[in-house]
Amino acid sequence: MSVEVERKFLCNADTLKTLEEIGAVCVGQRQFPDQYFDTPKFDLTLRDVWLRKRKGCWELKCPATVDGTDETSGEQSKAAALCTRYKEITSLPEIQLRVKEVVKDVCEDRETETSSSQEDESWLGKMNLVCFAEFTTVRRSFTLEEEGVQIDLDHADFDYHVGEIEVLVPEGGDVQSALEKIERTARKLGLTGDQRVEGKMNVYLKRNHPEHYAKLLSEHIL
Ligand code: V4E
Repeated sequence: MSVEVERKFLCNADTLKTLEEIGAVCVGQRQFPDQYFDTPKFDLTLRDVWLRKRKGCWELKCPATVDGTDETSGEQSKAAALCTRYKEITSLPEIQLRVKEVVKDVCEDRETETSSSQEDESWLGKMNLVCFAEFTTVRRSFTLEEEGVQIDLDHADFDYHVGEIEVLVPEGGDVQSALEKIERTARKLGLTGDQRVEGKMNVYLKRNHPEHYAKLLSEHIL
């Protein structure tokens, strides 16, 4: 299991040129469909747990516990506040275990036996999970080798563009160093602003599930 440390940013007409100027290397373009699942009452996302199927593979993102020693100065904590940190789980049995933990209170009488095949979706019904968001992203990826960061430029099919600078930290790895790499890269890209930039899901929910979006905002999950 690894922790994804990530800062989103708004792209503009100059972003590609700037990436080239700072020495970022394009490592490819791909397109992938995402389907996100939750209970009808949104029990997962209201706990900041995000279950998705991307190109046929299950993935779960849940908050990484923040180590209090991560940010030592005011500037560091400001930079850290612009980043998110999520554990990324890709093992299906582990995903099912985590999801079961959350939904067990809301589907007591249901049979929640799981399966380990990516294609067998019968566990979704047993855990009362339905698809609440579906969209496709075209992603261009770059690396900035001197910093060890990946930069993605995403275009979602509901016409939203967003960039992200990300570092994957292995379990128990140095999150502080990842935050510093992201901060240096953001400066090289000339990013200004001290507000978190909306991710694809924020914009999708705002448009398609405005009540749930408002609830997530009021619970400080988005
Ligand atoms: C963690 C999360 C969500 C799941 C989708 O995560 P995100 O990183 O936005 O998607 P994507 O496609 O870039 O995934 P990747 O390919 O990098 O794995 S949806 C909402 N959240 C929480 C969240 C948050 N609280 N704040 C921000 C700025 N983003 C996401």
